[in-house]
Amino acid sequence: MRSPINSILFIAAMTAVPVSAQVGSAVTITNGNVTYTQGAIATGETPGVAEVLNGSGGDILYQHWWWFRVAGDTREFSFKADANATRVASGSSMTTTWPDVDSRGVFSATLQQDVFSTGATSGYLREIMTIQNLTANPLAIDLFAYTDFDVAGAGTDLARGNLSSQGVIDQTNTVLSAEFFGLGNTGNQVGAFATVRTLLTNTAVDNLAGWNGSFGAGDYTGAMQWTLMVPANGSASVLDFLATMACRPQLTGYGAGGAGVSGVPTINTDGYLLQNAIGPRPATIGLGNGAPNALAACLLSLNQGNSTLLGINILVDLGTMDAAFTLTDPTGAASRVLNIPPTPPALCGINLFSQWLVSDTAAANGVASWSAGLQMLSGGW
Ligand SMILES: [Ca+2]
Ligand SMILES: [Ca+2]
Repeated sequence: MRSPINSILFIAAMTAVPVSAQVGSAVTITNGNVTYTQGAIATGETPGVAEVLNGSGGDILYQHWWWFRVAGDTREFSFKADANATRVASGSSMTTTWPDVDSRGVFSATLQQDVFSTGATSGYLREIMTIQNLTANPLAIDLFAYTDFDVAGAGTDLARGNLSSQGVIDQTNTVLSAEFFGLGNTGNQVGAFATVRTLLTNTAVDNLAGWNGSFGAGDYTGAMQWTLMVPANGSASVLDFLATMACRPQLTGYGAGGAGVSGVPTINTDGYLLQNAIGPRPATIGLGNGAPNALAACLLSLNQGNSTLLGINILVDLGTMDAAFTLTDPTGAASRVLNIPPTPPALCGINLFSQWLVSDTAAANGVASWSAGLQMLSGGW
């Protein structure tokens, strides 16, 4: 039997010293309210167990893992639990190392995973995957990170996003939301389970098709692809994030537009309005179906409105309105980019209301056409 002081020292030693963990069993890392569990690493191409990402509001993750393809390979391969792979975990951090991936003698790999709390119910997993070229020739390699978020269960996910961002909410759950965010990736794809994962586990070469816009309701899965040329005897790293958000974003159209020479102008965004802890990020409000080469105004306000000015139905509150002017291109499109500062959760739960007006003498009022309104409820992590 240990004395109390010895027990305390023993426990302190256990928590302070990194512990080598079997790649064949699950490992959990935590920071404050945020927990991430990476399951046993599979010995084959298909992950067989469930991962966990929980910011204290509930688990939003089903599976997450990495694949690669070296130039000349006839398929993608999983980073597997081969004989020399090791995993070391301590506190909020774990490191998985493959000294010789797939026993090719060509490259080693290190996956560094850390969790960070950003609030009482929010936080993120940051991943840095580093490839070390063990040869004297440049190494052409594609890396793939795959994520299956099940926000409040599978089958009712809604996703919005673009090349770097896959924001996921649930159709009915008003609390939980997630984001899969990549930096520097060259490809992406979103689809219903198991279409995206099958691209990585089948016996054919697949490059991700590219995705932006919306998905669902359905069983969201998504992936990102990085096409790399690793210098001879050099290394390259890629970076991604899996976040559980402090508040659930949403996009809602309202009101009706008024037609001009190109029909009724449309308003859209490149995903949810999101703020994150790692840096400023742009959010684009787009216009379509405007008059070509015409003056356009993107209105932005903290409140919804409904007033008439020169025969135009203004759908944002004039008292808190900000307007940015630009010219449409020859197709009648334009965009306004908002730069969202990296200070969560300040924008969490804030609504922004937006609308486009386009100078257009062909409109019924002889002055301008206008889009419907778009309500953007911001999320953040
Ligand atoms: Ca494939
Ligand atoms: Ca899913």
